[in-house]
Amino acid sequence: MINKNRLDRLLNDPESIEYLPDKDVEEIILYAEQILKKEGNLVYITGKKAIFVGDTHGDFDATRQVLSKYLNQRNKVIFLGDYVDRGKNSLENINYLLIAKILYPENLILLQGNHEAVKILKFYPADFWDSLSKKFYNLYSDLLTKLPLAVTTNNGIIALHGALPNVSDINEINKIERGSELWRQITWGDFYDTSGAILGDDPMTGRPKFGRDYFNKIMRSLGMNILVRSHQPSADTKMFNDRCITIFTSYAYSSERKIAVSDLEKKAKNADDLSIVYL
Ligand SMILES: [Mn+2]
Repeated sequence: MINKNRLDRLLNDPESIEYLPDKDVEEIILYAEQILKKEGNLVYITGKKAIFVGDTHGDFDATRQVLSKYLNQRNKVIFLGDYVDRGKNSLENINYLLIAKILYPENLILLQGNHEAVKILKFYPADFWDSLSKKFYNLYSDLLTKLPLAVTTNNGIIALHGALPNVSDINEINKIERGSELWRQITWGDFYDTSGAILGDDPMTGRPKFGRDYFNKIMRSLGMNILVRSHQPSADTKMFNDRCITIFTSYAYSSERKIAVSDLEKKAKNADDLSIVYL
């Protein structure tokens, strides 16, 4: 039985996360797995306020700032994936997020990015994954493979890591299998501010590319107004008539860390209805 008082103390003392014994980390991973098993691919949220957080990539300080300011029983905090690799503090970052998830299972949603799915589709470099013992590689990869793929809100927002999946109905997202083409579109896809729909895989990176026509078509099928995503640091923050918002929340990539905040009690039609906040 996990000691939630102890986890609560850890949440309030982030410096101590670095010194967590292996047996405690194992217990946290296995407990978090039980919670994630209950979430489908698509998590539907309602409430007062939604806070979207882009790739943190080992930027533990960014995660700490967001959680200390926004994680409470009233808000929904949605992290868009890519918690590990690149930045200095991947291990602390993911362990801290898992502790927060156990304590606030309804208020914190951790989506899957491509860096969480190393077990499904390998990539290089993967410095966090390479640093792990075989035992912890398996524990973390089994857990993070189960993360949900997308969030929808009652005020017209869909949020996910990369690009929209090529579906004709929002309920199809719940049937997406890990490793399928639809899964790859969500976790690896990039958007380009150009006409055209499916633009093929990038010959250098292998990442699937999509244009404006694809964005408009899928958003119409989903019945959503705004996409909030991360994954692609080179993308403009606002694309496609300000309906596609790309945020990054890591100093591992950029000198700016952005989050997006939405008032869930107000209809969101485009980026003007969200606040972009800098950490
Ligand atoms: Mn990514």
